[in-house]
Amino acid sequence: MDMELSGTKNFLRHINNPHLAPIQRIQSTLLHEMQSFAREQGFVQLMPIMMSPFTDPLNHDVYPAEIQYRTVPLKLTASMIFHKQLALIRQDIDRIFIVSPNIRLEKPENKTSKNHLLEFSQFDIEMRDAGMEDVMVFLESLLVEVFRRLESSVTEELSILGRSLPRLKAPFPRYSSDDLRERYGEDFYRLISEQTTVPCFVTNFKREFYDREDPERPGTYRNFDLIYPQGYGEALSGAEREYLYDDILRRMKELGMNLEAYANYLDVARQGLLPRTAGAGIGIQRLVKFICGKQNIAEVCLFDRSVASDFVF
Ligand code: ASN
Repeated sequence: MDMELSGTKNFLRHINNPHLAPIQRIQSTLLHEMQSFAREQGFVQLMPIMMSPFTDPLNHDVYPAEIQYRTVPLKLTASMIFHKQLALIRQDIDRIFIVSPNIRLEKPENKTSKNHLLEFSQFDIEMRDAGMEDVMVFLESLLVEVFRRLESSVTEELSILGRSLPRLKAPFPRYSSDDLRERYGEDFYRLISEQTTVPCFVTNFKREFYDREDPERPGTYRNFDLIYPQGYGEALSGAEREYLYDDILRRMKELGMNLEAYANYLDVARQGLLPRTAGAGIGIQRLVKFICGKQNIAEVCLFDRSVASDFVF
């Protein structure tokens, strides 16, 4: 009983926090501006899917999030990566975006993280016949323009939060993870975020099989993260995709993956039908946290879904 009472008390304190309304207004305007800008640039908005026989295997271990409908085991969406590729099989749609809810049941290692949620949303994009540079250029222009629009549309909210938005300017610096590792050591990711004053791209990470390995430079990967300045950490990840059957199979085997779970996806790839695409996914709550100048991602959410959450509501 005591536990429940303190949970409710914390929730009521949080929901009545004077900063929570301006944060929600900023988020609402942000979503509006991101969607408007993407549409202006020729993107078509698709609806998210929330369950499927397969989902993103991710680059780190999480608890399984599965349900069963009749005889069919389904996974809750960890990211829409594969569905973005499959959607672009249609030749008459070139650029898509989705506001996509993702479930990732993080392990206790992430319990103290101020940047992880068990459920969050991505602003997910994918572009046909595009390279990683095309995606980075789009993301830069999206962020520069959205920040510019926010400055005049949520002035009062930002001033309540005591936050002045950084003036973003494209292009953002681009670094390779190898160079950064050499310069800063293994902890380069955290250090670059703490030391930089502008958002920057870091390229070339060895991770999920669907991020394309450079055919000309094996061992180099055509992917990237965007890192926020002032210690705010990861903003997004993106990449060119593997789309050729032999490459996909080789990459999956290298990682010792269970091919059976991907049988239908592999079947489409075997028929040569997967389009050549590149894309990325922006963590929306992480972006709100950065815009609002908050330290902990739980502070920008109405309902706590941080890894340490006790799920009061
Ligand atoms: N959305 C990311 C991408 O498009 C994938 C992810 O979230 N794991 O690359």
